[in-house]
Amino acid sequence: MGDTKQHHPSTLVIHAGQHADPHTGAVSVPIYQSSTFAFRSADEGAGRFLGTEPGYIYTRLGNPTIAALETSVAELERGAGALAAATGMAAVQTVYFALLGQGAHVVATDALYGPSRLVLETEYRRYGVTATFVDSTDPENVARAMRPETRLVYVESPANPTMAVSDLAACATIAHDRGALLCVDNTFASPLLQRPRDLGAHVVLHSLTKFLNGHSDVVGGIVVARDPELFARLRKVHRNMGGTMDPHQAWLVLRGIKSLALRVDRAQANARKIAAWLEADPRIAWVRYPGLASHPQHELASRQMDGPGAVLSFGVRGGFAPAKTMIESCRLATLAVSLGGIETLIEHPASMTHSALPRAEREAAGITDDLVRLAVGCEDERDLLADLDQALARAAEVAAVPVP
Ligand code: LCS
Repeated sequence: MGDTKQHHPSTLVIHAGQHADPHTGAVSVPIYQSSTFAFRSADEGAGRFLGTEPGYIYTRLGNPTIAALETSVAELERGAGALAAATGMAAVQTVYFALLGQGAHVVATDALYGPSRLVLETEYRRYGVTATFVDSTDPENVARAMRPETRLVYVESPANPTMAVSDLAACATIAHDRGALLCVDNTFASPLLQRPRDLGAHVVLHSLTKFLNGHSDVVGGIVVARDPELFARLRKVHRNMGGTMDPHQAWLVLRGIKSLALRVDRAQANARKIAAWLEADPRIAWVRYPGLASHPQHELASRQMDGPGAVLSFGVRGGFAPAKTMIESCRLATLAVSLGGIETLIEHPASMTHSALPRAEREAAGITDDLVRLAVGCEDERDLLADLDQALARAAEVAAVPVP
C-alpha cells in the first residue's frame, strides 16, 4: 500500500497493486465480477470512451481487479504498464500480433516453449512473417541472424526445458542497434530472480500459470512494456483482439503473487539440493541447472539473475526407457506438465510439452529424448530426495546399461 516503487521485490509482491477498497476498506482487493460499468450520465459515458473521464467501461477494456494485478506486475517488472491475458499464450500472441506484420522477421531462441515457436513457424508464416531460430546463448548467433526487416528479438531465458541462459543485455544491444525490439519471456525466472527491463528489454512477458500464480489452479499471462508508447500499442491490440483476463482469475493470481518470494525461496533451496544430489548420482547422465558450476552459462546466470530458480532438467542413464520408468515411478513428484506450482511436477518434454516440434528441430534445440524436466516445489527436501531415489532405483532396473 502507499508508494511501493522504492521497495524490494519481496515487499513489492505483497503490496504492489494492493490498496484498501475505496468503498468498503476491504484490505484484499475485491473481485469486481462485472462485465460492464454504469455511467451516471451520457456525457460521463462519452467522456470515459474519450479518456477525459476516469472510470471503467467494459471488462474487456479494463476492470479494477484486473488493473490491480496489472499494477502489481508492472511494478515488479519496472514497466510503464502491464496487460493481463487469458493465458500465457494469449500474452505471447499479443506481443507477436502487435509488433509483427507483413514482411517482418523475428530472431528467436531455438529452445522456446513449443507453441511460442510453433505459431511463428505456422500461423504467422501464413501472413508473411518469417522467423530464424538460433541458439541465443551466444549473442553472435543473434547478431548474425538479424536482417534489415527484423522487428523483434524474442528470447526465453532460462529456456524451457533446456535451462539455457541467454545474455539479455547483449541481446538488447543487438536489437536496439538494428532498430528492433527485445521481448523476454521471463516465466522461468519470475520477476523476483530476473528483471529483463533493467537489462534493456523493451517487453517482458510471463505465463502467470507458473510461478506468479504458483498454485497450479489458474492459467493466465501478462505482458509488460517498458515505454508508454509501446504499452499503448500493445494495449490497443490486446483489447481489440480480445484475449483479456477474467476478474476472478486475476484475483486468484493477485493472491498467489503475495507469497511469490516465500515460494521461490523455498523451491529454489530445494532445487539447489536436488540438482547437486542428482549430479553426484551415477544413475544420472547429466544435469542442467543454472546454479551448478557445470551449467554452460553458470557465470552469466550468476551475474544476470538473483538466483538460479526452481526448474532443472536431467538425463537418466540408459535413455528414454529408464527415464519413462523413472517419471512413472515418482510417488510425490506428480507426473504432469507445467511448472512453478507449490507442488513438484515431473515431465518428459520430447513426448509432452515439446512433442509438436519435429524431432530434428527438437534435438537441434537440445531437447533430447532422455531429457526429464523437474519443476521443484515447496515440499520438504528430504521427502523429495527419497522419492527421486526410489524412482531412480526402479529406472536402474530397466536401464540398458548396467549401473556402475
Ligand atoms: N512461456 C513459457 C516459458 C511457458 O513455459 C509456457 C507454458 C508459456 C509461455 C505459455 O503459457 P500458458 O498459455 O500455458 O499459460 N509452459 C508449459 C509447460 O512447460 N508445461 O505446460 C505448459
